[in-house]
Amino acid sequence: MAYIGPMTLRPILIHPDPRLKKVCDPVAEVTDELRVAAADMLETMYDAPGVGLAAPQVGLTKRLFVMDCIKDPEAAPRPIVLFNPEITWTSEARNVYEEGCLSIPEQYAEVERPAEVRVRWLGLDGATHEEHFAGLWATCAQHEIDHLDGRLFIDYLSPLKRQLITRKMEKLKRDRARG
Ligand code: K1U
Ligand code: ZN
Repeated sequence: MAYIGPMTLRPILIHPDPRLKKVCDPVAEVTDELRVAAADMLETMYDAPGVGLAAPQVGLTKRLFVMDCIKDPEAAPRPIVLFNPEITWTSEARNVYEEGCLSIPEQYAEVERPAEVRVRWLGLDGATHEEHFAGLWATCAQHEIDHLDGRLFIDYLSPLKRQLITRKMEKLKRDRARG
């Protein structure tokens, strides 16, 4: 990735927040402002730490997410920046993964999704890319595209489980606000 200046950690919004429920707008052009946002999001994701981060989680209503599902700290990182991502194919086979979300800290639940997907997107260079993802990469890409459509992993759970988690997050936000 080209060097575009110092990166800044951006605060991650915590559920419930109306900005996490919005359908994000497509990116008309990959501008320098968006490249800076993407670099900040990668820095914020690695710092959290997490394997993905979507623009609405940092208050940007744009169709952009970043991911790097290499969890081994000894392995070379593989950061990917995706603008206007679209799922072009999903496998019949499904997979259950215990998902987490940086906007719903310390809460995990099993979610079933297609095991493999093909995703098309615009890269930092403005060119179209398309790739096949499996394993955590496939789960993460679907989780992040859900964020761009205002959907959270808890939306797949029963109303009771969702309400329990939402109440915990309301308390967490109250406690953080009190300091
Ligand atoms: O979108 C997000 O909130 C990020 C989220 C992505 C994700 C995780 C698991 C399944 C699907 C999508 C996270 O990164 S949660 C944190 C996490 O998974 C993790 C944290 C430390 C090391 C490795 C992974
Ligand atoms: Zn999330």
